[in-house]
Amino acid sequence: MATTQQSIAIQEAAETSVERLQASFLQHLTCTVGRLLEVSTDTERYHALAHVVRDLVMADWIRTIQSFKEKDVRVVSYLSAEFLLGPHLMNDMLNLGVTENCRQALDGLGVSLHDLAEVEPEPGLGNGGLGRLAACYMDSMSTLGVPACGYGLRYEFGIFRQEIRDGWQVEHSDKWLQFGNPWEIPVSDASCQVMFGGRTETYLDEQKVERWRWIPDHIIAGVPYDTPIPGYRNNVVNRLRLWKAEAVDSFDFTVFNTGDYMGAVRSKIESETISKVLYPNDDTEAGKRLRLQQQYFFTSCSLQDMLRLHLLQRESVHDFAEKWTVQLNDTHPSIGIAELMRLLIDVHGLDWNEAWKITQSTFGYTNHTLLPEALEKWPFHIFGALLPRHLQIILEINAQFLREVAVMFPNDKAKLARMSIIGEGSEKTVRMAYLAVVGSKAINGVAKLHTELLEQGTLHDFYEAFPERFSNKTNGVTPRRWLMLSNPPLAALLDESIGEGWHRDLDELTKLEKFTGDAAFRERWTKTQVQAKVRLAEYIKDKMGIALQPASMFDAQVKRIHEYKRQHLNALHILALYCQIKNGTLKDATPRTFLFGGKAAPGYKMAKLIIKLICTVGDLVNADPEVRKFLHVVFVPDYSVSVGQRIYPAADLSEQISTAGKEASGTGCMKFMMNGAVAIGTLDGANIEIRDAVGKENFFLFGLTAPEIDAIKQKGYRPRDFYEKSPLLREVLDGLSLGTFTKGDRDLFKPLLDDLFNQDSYMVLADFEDYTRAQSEAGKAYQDRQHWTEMSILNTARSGTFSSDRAIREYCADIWKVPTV
Ligand code: NBG
Repeated sequence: MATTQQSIAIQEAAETSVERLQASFLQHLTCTVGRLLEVSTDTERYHALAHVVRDLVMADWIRTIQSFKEKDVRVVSYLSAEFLLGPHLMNDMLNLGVTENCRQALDGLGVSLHDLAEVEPEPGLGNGGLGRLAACYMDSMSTLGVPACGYGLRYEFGIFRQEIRDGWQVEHSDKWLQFGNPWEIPVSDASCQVMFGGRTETYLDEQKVERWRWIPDHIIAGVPYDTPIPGYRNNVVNRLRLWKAEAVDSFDFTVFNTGDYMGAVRSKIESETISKVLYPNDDTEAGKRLRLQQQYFFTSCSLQDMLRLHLLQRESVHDFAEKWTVQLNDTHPSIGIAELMRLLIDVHGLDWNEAWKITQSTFGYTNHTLLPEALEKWPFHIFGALLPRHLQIILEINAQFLREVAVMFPNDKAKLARMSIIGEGSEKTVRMAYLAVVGSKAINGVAKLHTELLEQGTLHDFYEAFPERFSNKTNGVTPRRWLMLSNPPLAALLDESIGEGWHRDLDELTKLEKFTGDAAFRERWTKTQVQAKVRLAEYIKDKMGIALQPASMFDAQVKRIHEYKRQHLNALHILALYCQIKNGTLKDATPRTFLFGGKAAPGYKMAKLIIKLICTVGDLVNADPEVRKFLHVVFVPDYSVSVGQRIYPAADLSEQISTAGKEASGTGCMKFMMNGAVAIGTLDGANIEIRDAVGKENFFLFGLTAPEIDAIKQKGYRPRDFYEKSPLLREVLDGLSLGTFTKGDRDLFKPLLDDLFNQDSYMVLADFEDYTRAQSEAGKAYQDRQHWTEMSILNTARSGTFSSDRAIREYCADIWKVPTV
């Protein structure tokens, strides 16, 4: 319990009147930042305001910790290599319910809240959907009052900053910590140590029992940095704990004294490399090693932390699984299964069977992709050299597991080989996804189709052996950031027409359905959409100097650039429109603005070429006076959470055009839907559930289904057949290969064209005709504005199930066994 005096301090810190916020702002500007108001920059003012908001969060945080402790709650621990949080300031103010008061407090001083929010650097600690999902889930866990802790890595450099130069992606390092991060609190007292390398040996303990110990060849310190995550207007604050790698001894005096100055700091540099950058390119051996080091580092720190916290409140670790449930966000933290075994056996003295029972009842594993290249497999020579003790443990887990399988499926040698955690080949590997499956009580995919494909394909043998452990948990996104914060005019219209219940219960949006027939309401709906388009247009004008036409249909595809997401299919369609306009076969084209955004992995050449393709198509289309009347193509550089917040509300049409069976779920589709965009898409990932929810008449469907693709591939897919069959496709592809669209350059897109003609693993040519058909329907539909607005309203009205609150409730009920409010 807090002392009376501290209770008073907490209460004071939580005060939110305009006067109090203004005083607090000036106090922080004076004492924390050290600046006079008149001469302070926006960045300095932003820092002062961030501290004002942080004080409010801290007050709630302390109270949350106190209350959770008293209730001795069960805690969800969410392990993720990525948390793509997005800017904190406006989101935290929204959740605390203090935006208006803060605005007034600043207005009174002649300071614009908007300007301060603009200078906040975004913590880009994730690549895309997986990291953003973790952030949405943190928001929902706090909002639902679920005691939770997110654990991850505090990368010094997040996802690179993208510049587009002459149509090509250029990467710059992301120095998000350059001016300090007011949202984090370092907790050096809770640091821990992580071992690497060396060897193992046996010894006899005090009871003369033979045990193993690990003699590492180096040790790295993990320092936690905590970011409070406030729930939506409920005074609950959870913790996101990110680990920074540091040297145990940062400076070697003995080496320094010999005159080797570089040598003296070498170990510091080497140690700190671990949390330096988000997912380094893992093409090289060193890159691979570093990635494994990162994964082990943050997982080990997190598990040590949980055990430490556990023992602060409980007598022993025997009841660890009662107090903690640990979710593995994809395969990256799956080494945690071997690590918890090691900690329980080697450090806490448990026997193997008990340790295994605890481990298996602790973990849940969420798979986020079927793409084989993303299912990590570590070659023995790398794994064994870094984590010798874990290799031993995994071999033992595997031996016991395969004995069980052999009893279940006698005389099936092939099955044993398929299910083994150890992959055989020219070199043995540890299959991390299998380790996650074997060591978890629950395994789930992230959309119905994806879970089905896991069960029937990738993890079929495991599904056959223990089907009860598998379930689906379709992804969701938080309506606080993706609707309330991103689209204030729409949020205000919703509040006015259906009340505020949807903030916490998104299913309440169905109340909107009754307004589709109301002309006055439709008009207001359209008005908010135009407002969002104008806001985006202003942003693009400001950043890129390009003027958009808000009256045109905004057709948006924003997500990581990847062949399976098929941004090139979209680009080929634009070229098709271009050809049709030029040769006069397309008379009443709907004016469209095609918006693209997304980053390509620095080492992924084809994805970078796709960016170049989009920009080349843009140059061609935008420069042609005849075509420009109808088409405008814009590649918005440096796509991020905050850029997304501007694009989702402004879109009329949402492009969800991945090859069926490849996109595990997709979450952008949900953000578009909530904001009233209508989707054009394949039967892939969450599209299927979106279409079911919104009704097939409100979704532009095209393309082959996953089973159809399998069937075609089985027979032998010949992309050229589709080229030959479609005159329009021929015109487009010929134009690209003959240099018609590229000022005579025939080589520029050769690698892409060669792939499309000969492999086309993602069925771009096979789906092209049907895509252009669906696109033309969408274009026509947009001309009937009343009907389009009805579709738009229905998209929002029926998006309730895609709230991350729904998803988190499912995890809590089915996997975590934790109550929600
Ligand atoms: C991604 C999938 C998306 C999915 C997100 C969140 C990885 C490994 N997977 O389809 O590609 O929406 O995870 O589940 O980033």
